[in-house]
Amino acid sequence: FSTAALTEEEVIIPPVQVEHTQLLINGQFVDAASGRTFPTFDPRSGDLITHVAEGDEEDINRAVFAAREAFDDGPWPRMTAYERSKIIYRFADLLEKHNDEIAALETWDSGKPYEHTANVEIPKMTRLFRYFAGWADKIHGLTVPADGPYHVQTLHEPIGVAGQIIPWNFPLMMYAWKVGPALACGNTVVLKTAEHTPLSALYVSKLFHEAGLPPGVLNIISGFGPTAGAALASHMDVDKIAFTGSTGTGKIILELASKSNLKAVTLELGGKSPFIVCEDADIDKAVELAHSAVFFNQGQCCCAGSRTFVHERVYDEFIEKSKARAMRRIVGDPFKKGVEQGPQIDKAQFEKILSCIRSGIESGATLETGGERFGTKGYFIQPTVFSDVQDDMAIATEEIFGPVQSILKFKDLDDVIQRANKSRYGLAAGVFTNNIETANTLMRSLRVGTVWINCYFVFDAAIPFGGYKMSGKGREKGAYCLNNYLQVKAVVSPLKNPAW
Ligand code: TXE
Repeated sequence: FSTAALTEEEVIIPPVQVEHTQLLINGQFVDAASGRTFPTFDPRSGDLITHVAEGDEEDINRAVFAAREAFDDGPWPRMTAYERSKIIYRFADLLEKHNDEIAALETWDSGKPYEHTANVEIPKMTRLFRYFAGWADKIHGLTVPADGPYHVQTLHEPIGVAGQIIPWNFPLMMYAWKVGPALACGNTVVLKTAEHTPLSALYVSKLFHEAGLPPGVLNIISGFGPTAGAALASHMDVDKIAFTGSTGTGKIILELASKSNLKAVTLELGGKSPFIVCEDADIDKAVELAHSAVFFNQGQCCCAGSRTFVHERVYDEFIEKSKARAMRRIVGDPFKKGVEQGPQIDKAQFEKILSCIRSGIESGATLETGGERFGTKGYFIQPTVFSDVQDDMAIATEEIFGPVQSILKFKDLDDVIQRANKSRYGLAAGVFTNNIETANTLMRSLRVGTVWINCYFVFDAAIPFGGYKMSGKGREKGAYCLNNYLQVKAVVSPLKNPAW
C-alpha cells in the first residue's frame, strides 16, 4: 500500500507450537462430550492452524459442576487471602517467563503485530494479574454506625461461580480483565473464549495450574456463542456473568440471565467514540494520536476513536497530515519487525469492513486514501481515511471495527458536545486542546465512561473502564470492578450496653 508496506508473500512461521486444543475442566484437558472439534485459522493467510474441541451445553454443565464444587467445597474460597494472592503472583511470574511463546501464539491466532503483543500486551496482562493479586488480601467489610443497640458489620464475600464470555480482539487482555478480579475475590470461573481465538487462554490456564491453582477453580471452554455461550449465560448454577462483545449479543446475555436465575450481569459492549481536536491543539500530536486511536489493533477496539471531530480552522491541515500518516502505516505480516498493522480477524469481519467502506463512498464522504484490501491473501485492509463525513452517515454511527478513520468538521464547543453525545454509545472520548477550560468543559459534558485528555488508549490496571448508555453496564479494572465479584452481607447483633 505505502512505500513502507511489506510484501504479503513473506509469511513467517510462528516461533511456537500449539500444545493444548482440548477443553480445560476440573484441572484436566478433556475432549468435548460430543467429540466434535472446530477449526481455528491463521488470519494472515486463512490457512488452518489446528482443530480445537468444540464445547457446547453438556460441556458447560460439566464445567459449571466442577466450578460449583470447587466453590462450595474446595479450598479456593477457604484458603487465606494471602495464599490465594501468592498463587496469582506465581502465575504472573510464569507469564513473564513464557512471555514470548504466549505472544507468538496470540499473534498467530489473532493477527496482532507480535512486537506489540510481546512488548506491551503480555507484560500488561502480567501487570494486571499482579495488581489483582495485590487486592486479594485487602478486601474487607465495614463497621456501620447504625441507630439502636446493635453492632453492625458487613462482610464482603465472593459471589460464587462466575461465567465469563470474551471476544477475539484482545483474547488475553480480556481474559486478564475477567479472570484476575474474579479469582482475587475468591470466586471460581467458567470462561468461554471466542471461537476465532481459542488457543492462548488454554496455554496460559495450564500455567495457572502449574502455579498451584486447585482443580475446578478455572475452567476454559472453547466453542460458539449460541451453543456454549448461551448455555453459560442461562445456567441456573452460575451466579454472575461477565461479557465483552457486541451490543446485540450483550442484549441476549442480559435476557438469558433474567430468564434463568437473575444472575448478576456486567457488559462491556460496542462504541463509536469521539476524538475531538480543538483549534488550539498541538496538531501534529493530535494527528498521530487520532491515527493510533483508530488504527491500533487493526481498528478492532471497542473504544477506538472512530469519530474524529476536527475544528473547522484546523480541518484542512489535519486532513492532509492524517492522510499522509495513514499512507505511511506499515501493513504486513504481524510477525515482522516494524509492522504496525496485521490482518483483520476473519473473512466475515474483513467483508463487513469493506462493505462499510463502500457505504462511506456511496453516502458521499470523500475517500482520502485506502478503501481496498491490502494484497491478495489473508484479511488485510488498507488504512482508510474519509473526510467530509456527516453525522448521519453509517460510517459515523455504526461500529466499523476496522482500519477506517471518519473525519468530521465542527464549528464550536456547543456544536461538538451536542454531536459527540448524539450516539447510542458512550464508551470513551479523546479531547485535544491546550486550554484547560475547554478541556474541563468537554470532559464534564461528554457522556462516556473514559475521557482521555491530550492522550488516548491509556490503559492501566488501576483505571476503571466501562460504558455509559448502550456501551455497557458496570466497570472493569481498578478497585471499582471488585464489586462485580463480591456480595455484601450485613451482620447485625445486639449490644448489652447501648452506650458501646
Ligand atoms: O461479536 P459477538 P462478533 C463488535 C464489533 C464486531 C461485532 C461482531 O463491531 O464487528 O461486534 O463481532 C459470544 N450467547 N465487537 O460477532 O457475537 C461469542 O462466541 C452467548 C465489539 O464476534 O458479540 C464471543 O465469545 N455468547 C467487541 C463473544 O460472544 C455469545 C469485541 C463476542 O461475540 C452469543 C468483539 C450468544 N447468543 C466484537 N453469541 C468489544 N466490545 O470489544 C455470541 N457470543
